[in-house]
Amino acid sequence: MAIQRTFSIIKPDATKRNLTGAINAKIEAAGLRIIAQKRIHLTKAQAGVFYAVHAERPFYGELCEFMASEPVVVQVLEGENAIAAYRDVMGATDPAEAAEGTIRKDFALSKGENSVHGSDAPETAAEEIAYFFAGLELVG
Ligand code: RTP
Ligand code: MG
Repeated sequence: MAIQRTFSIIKPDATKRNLTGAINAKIEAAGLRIIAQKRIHLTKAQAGVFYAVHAERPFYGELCEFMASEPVVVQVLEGENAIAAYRDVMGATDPAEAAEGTIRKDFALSKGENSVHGSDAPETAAEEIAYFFAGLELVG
């Protein structure tokens, strides 16, 4: 498997509880390199564009409110098989179902407030990275 890039968000529930460093430690321990990172405060509209794929889901409004409630840290991660590797580190969407040692098992509060986002495919990773970062900000 080639070197890949994926897009990550450390979500409001985690930044609020000062968990950015603890989450980054798990990312780096898994062999993923943080090649871009910035702290931003999304508007509800920006969160809505990012999660547009979920627009018809019952939790969409709540999800957008949550994502705009506090600052987030957006990141680009690079490494071997990075998209799947990061989803392994994240754990299942619902922390009750997440494996031991994963970010969501250790830190997530609920299925909604689940501490991190990670891209699910190469196409979405490329789109998400381009939405948040200019090419010159990616320092691999
Ligand atoms: P993400 O996109 O954030 O990496 O998470 P995921 O792939 O594991 O989960 P996805 O199905 O794409 O859902 C996106 C985010 O929506 C919130 N959610 N809330 N209350 C609920 O039932 C519910 N289901 C999903 C979570 O914040 C989830 O990460
Ligand atoms: Mg998803």
